Amino acid sequence: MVKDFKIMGVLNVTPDSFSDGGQFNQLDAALVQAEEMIAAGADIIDIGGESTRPGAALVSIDEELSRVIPVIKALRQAHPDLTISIDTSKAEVMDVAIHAGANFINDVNALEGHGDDDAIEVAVKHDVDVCLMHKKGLPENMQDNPEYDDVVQTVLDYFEQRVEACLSYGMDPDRIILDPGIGFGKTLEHNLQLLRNTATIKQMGFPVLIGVSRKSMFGDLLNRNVDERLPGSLAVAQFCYLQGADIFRVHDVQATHDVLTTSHHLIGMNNE
Ligand code: 9MG
Repeated sequence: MVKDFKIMGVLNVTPDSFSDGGQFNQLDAALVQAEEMIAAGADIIDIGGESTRPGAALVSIDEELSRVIPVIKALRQAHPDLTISIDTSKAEVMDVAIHAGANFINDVNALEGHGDDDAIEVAVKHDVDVCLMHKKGLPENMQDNPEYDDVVQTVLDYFEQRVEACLSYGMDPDRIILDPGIGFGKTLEHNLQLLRNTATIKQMGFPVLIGVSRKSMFGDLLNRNVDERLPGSLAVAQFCYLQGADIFRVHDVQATHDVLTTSHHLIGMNNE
């Protein structure tokens, strides 16, 4: 059976990463972590040098580059065919990262840049896959009582607008991936509404990426600490997979791989 999902393994190379406590901020440790995720079934390694968690400190372009570029170069050398994602919102970082070997842009700012279209231009110039994520507000204030009239419609309208902006620069539509941005300016109820509507998002005609791994929604829902959120994360992954989600951004690659592979085989058996 042909696999119909991809697993994106999270590789944070920040000193303040929320779920690994900065344990992997050294090059060697980062590479070990990446190799483990690849062996466990990761199709994409998502490398980030600036934390996007609520309240995280901003870092300069030079600092971000110094964190991510050595990892990207080493990983590209070891794995010529691997999909390497650069998790950044800065056009300059995207450009240098792609020259170093990245071939996927994961932007929680949906290529909005600093009010310019530099990030879109970089993505179009290099013709790489891009994940356009919805968020409301800035990391420093996004969880301060976010409100929507209709969160699902707001996110759909935002995607329409960002896709239009990308296409107007000549981006290949096959490069675009959409992500509702779970936890980015959303309450627990907003997150649940969006996850329930994964199939609605998929109807826009683009692959859908879901990132819930170890997120605070499981603290709100289950009263669990970060290291106790795997069962909740797996339940959401399976729920979204069954609605057609394509890419799963996770910390726990092997567990996610096993759940989704099992679901995939069950569906195949049901359809026979
Ligand atoms: C960087 N990052 C943290 N959470 C994320 C999510 O849910 N989606 C994407 N695309 N990136 C994320």
